[in-house]
Amino acid sequence: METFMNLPNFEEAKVAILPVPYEKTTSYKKGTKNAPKAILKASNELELYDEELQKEPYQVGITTLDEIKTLEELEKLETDKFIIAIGGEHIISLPLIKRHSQENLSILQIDAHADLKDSFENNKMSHACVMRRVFEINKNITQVGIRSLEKKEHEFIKHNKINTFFMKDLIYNKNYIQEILQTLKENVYLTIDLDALDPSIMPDVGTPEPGGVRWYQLLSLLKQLFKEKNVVGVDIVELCPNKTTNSDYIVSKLIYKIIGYKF
Ligand SMILES: [Mn+2]
Repeated sequence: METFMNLPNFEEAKVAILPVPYEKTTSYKKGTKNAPKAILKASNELELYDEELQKEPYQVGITTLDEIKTLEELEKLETDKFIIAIGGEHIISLPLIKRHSQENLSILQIDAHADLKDSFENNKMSHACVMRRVFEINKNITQVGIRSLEKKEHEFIKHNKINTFFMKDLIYNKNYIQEILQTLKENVYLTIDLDALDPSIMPDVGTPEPGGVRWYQLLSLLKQLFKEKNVVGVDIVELCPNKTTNSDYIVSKLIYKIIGYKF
């Protein structure tokens, strides 16, 4: 079995990488079920040393769990390790969030799309509806990087006073990190839809959108997030691997940065 960075799995590891090759409702480009394997494979190319943090983050112990293919099993998953789930499509966040019963829990969604549709293509469990389903169990949602949604979703945001940071407003706002963090409670579940990133660095996603978040913009937000809040779990979704580009490697590097920031 392929493991993250080819590291041996062991009991005491603090981090667990969870492959979730779930793909049922992709609407544009397909192939997100192949993402976990591609990301694990690419992670073998990572340096152990992080030059920014001046440490070797893998030393906290990183184990790779067996893949989980259904939403029901995801919800039942029992472990006290810090889970970084790799999708798969965005709906996997719903059962992963349900696992966390902490009070004072916010959800930070980094995404190009609001994903607040009540139903999409006659399916309430579509990737385009994930945050609407999350809203039904936890209304403390902060969205960052949004640049594509329908009129009804925008009205839903305004009516329910959801903390939505549109991408167009972020570029001119020097205080965006503090403003985002101020909306969050003490505990945070982080979901990263890779289409939030600019297609120049992340072209291989199910539904690409121009004008996205840049690498260091994302890293500085995450660094501060992990410093100020208790992040309880992470998922990274919607990669559709393509042999000719580097997106798989960039995602594996993002995962390694997150591990470094967390511990
Ligand atoms: Mn999404």
